[in-house]
Amino acid sequence: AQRLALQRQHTRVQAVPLAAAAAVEQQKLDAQVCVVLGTQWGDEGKGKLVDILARQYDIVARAQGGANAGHTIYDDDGKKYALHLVPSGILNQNAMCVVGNGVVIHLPGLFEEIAMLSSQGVDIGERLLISDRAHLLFDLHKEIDGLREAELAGKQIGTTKRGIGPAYASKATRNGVRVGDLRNLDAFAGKLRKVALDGTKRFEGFQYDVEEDIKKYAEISRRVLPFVGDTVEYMNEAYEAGKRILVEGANATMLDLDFGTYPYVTSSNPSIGGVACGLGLAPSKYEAIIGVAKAYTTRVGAGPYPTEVFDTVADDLRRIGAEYGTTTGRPRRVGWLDIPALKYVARINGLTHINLTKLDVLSELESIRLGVAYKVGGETLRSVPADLEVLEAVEVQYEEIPGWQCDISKIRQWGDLPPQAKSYIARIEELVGVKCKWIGVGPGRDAIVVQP
Ligand code: 2SA
Ligand code: GDP
Ligand code: MG
Repeated sequence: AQRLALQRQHTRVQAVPLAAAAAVEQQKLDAQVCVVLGTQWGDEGKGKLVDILARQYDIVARAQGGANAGHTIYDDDGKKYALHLVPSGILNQNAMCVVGNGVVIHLPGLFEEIAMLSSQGVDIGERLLISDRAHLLFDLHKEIDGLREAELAGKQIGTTKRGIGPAYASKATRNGVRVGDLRNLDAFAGKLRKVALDGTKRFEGFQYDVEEDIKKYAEISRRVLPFVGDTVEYMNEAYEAGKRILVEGANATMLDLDFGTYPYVTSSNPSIGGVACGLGLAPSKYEAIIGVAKAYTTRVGAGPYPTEVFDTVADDLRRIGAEYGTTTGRPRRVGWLDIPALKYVARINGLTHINLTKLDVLSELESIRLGVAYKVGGETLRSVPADLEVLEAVEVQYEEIPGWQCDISKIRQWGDLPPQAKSYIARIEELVGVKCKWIGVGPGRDAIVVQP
């Protein structure tokens, strides 16, 4: 209660003197609540935008997913941080970080991440609040994730093996264990034994020492409970008190359990609905919904990918864009920007702006391909089909846009972007119907251009 009282006293964000302050200032958003979402298959650069915008917000919250997410950010000195469960607002010493009820939490992993941040000089202090309604993800869920993938021999989803699907399955089966259950360790032990029994009954070769984990969680509970509270009340009271709230999406809409390329998806809703369900802050309060889209696309894991490229262009994009998983180190599949998918995602989420990222990665190309329509049997599809066989069979219609073939990574002003780059952006805006307000031209905090 004392910690919650302290958190409530938490004051408004102060201006932080930073090298990139001028660039950040230019991006001032009026929205009291701003949501940042992935629009493709993840790794669009959400973490970087959240880190930049966090300076203007009092609270940065995660609403769904778990440690499958990997958000890479660089501070002003170019120091790299890889975040998984801790919201990307943590580098802003004034931001309160909230892990909402929709997130599945592996507590040992969370403490490892906190220790890693601390070794890098980032002190969490009292800036973390975890929902008591959030579900716990145990080692047993990771074990089951691996066993399920093994069973799918040849048809694996290509999960991050972080236990995400099994943890959400426990939640939906209604035998999940929640963070708040750690307040009563006897009841907690009974619940965990029940979940473990499910694993034993269902999977041959299931290896999990439940009694050992119960012992471990007695210690973990002491460490975590000071950070646990009612985040629904906290978020809504903060909103009513005029605090500014930034929501950090994890994963992306094309990996959404409902709207993605099912079953090659993650097990949460990374689209806008997941924010409402995962935080308990009503949709009528979301004033800005920013979709982060790479200027091309990438995908980790299996599943249909209409604009995928395989030749030397793919190798170049992967190398220049450093396209390897933040969590698993897996090489990412790469492809051209997919307009039908982006349009579908813009509609589902009601995007108010786009942050087009990694435009610099395309700088060497003589010409850039833009996937503008899906065709099947000569007919143009009106949207992204639900049927994976159809999606796999689509013929993508491309437009060729001339490249700029010069280094844009040092550009900070819209007016300095080469005309070809502006034409590429304008064509995307025209096709999707959403303004690309921010353009990423490098991984650094200051490497961002604002379109007036
Ligand atoms: P899961 O583990 O059950 O969520 O996997 C299901 C699918 O969702 C994809 N997925 C991701 N795709 C891209 N990036 C993710 N995060 C990490 C990163 C990934 C990494 O930031 O780089 O390090 O490999 C992420 N998380 C889940 C996954 O590939 C499956 O297709
Ligand atoms: P997230 O999961 O959406 O937060 O994205 P990741 O952090 O997994 O992957 C995005 C990667 O691209 C990170 O390594 C970022 O540092 C990097 N990045 C972000 N924006 C840009 C950009 O505009 N240009 C370049 N070259 N890299 C960027
Ligand atoms: Mg990522």
